[in-house]
Amino acid sequence: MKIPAKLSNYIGGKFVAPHTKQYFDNPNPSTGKLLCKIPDSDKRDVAKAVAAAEKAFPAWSKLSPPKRFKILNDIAEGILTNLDALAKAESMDSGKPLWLSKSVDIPRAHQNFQFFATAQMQFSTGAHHMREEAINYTLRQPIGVVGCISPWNLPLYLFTWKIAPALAVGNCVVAKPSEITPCTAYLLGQICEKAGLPPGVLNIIQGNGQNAGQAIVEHPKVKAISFTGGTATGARIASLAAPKFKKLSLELGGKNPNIIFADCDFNKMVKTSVGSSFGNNGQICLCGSRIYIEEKIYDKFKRAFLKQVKTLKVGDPLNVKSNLGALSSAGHLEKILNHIEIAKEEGAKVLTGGKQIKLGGKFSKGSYMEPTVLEGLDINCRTNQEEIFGPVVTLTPFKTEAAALKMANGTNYGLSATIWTSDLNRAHRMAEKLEAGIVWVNCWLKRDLRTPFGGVKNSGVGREGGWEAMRFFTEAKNVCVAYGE
Ligand code: TXE
Repeated sequence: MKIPAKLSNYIGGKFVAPHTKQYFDNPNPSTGKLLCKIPDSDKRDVAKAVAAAEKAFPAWSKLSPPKRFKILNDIAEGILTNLDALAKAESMDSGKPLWLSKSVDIPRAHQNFQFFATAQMQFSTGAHHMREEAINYTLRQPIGVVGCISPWNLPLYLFTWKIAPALAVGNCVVAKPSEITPCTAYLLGQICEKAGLPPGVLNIIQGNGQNAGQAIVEHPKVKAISFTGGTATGARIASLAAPKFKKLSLELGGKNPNIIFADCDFNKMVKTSVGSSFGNNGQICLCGSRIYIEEKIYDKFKRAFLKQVKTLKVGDPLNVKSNLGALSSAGHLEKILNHIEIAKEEGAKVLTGGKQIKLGGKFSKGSYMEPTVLEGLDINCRTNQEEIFGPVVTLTPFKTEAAALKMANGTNYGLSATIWTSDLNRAHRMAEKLEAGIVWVNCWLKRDLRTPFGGVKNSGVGREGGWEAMRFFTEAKNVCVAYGE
């Protein structure tokens, strides 16, 4: 399994060129060199994909759960069989270390298919009995053709997180990966073909957001959209989908607080905080980019944290010794460096990092950056309010629990929050009051795929995961049968 020089779309079970016959470049961000060409698809390709999905829908939606399980589980197994090749493709495409693709991204893509293959065998609905009058029961029916649009930070991980539940409950899918990381989605098409997924059940369209992505959102036959990406793009998608009354699930950005109390398990907290700050180069919507530390341990934390951050090695993603690889694109590096300049203008003190890293040899055109820790900023400044989505965190002291809560809730985002404390009462009290869809206490990024996943405020609308995803991808119909008379 290899990345070809030119990727294709996967429509109706066939690997096909885009209607325009045009392609654009997909550079490897660790070297700046061309990795492959991406089809520049547009609404004509999307129309073909929707037609193929519509054709496949009657048979796929009626397939028995055990038969659907077999195919979806074979896709899961196919991902596992090709783990090494997929992990390498993911690292070359996104710049993330190979050890990370191998241990997190690709195993999770496998789990996504495995989880929803089995979940659809257990999915059930409710009944409401009106005593001596009638019985209501609820049908959960697949929607038809649905659209899944995913980002570049966790490419195959998030692509499959949407596709697997959509397929599991009987929909046919038109999906688009990010144009910045298109490779593993292309390879997934090959795995689906081998697993015997009927043609048209999953269609993968490559291309940019403006043409290919928007065409999926606007197509009248696509009845639901599941999107993960930036908040501005989410707003644009919502404005297009809402007047057409499409179902929408939006998982958007975050500016997550990491709240540290003096009574926490210090060593575990520091180690985890390095990961929650710089994991995947800070390019995870769940990273804790605002670190709030109880004043009495502020200096102790700063010393211990900086000591560990300074040991992080940034380099070739394929080298096992690299803790951090390249950023996802040259454009993203530029955006983050611009944020550093803004932070300095706002009065930030750079405790470590802040600069681009220029590696030599074949990596001289790669997009690398120092892990960056800032302090001394006002909580309302741009650096503490806007999602930077890179290896940049700010440190801010607090005196009381109430002050920490106010600062934590003081942004337009509300995806996740982390609390470090050994006071159980405080943990529960704060978890209840934090404006976030996900709260971690004394841990970070512990994920159980059955739990609801999503944000409040500008971090999104709706929830993914477990039954939530399966409910999103189905329509509920109540049937009321009177029998009283
Ligand atoms: O993502 P976009 P961008 C945040 C992060 C980042 C910022 C912008 O702060 O710096 O968003 O990233 C498709 N109709 N996150 O611009 O544009 C696009 O092709 C339909 C947080 O790279 O949101 C891609 O497949 N689709 C985040 C997907 O949307 C459109 C992860 C995401 O791209 C479209 C990524 C349109 N009009 C970035 N325009 C998270 N929540 O984890 C673009 N797309």
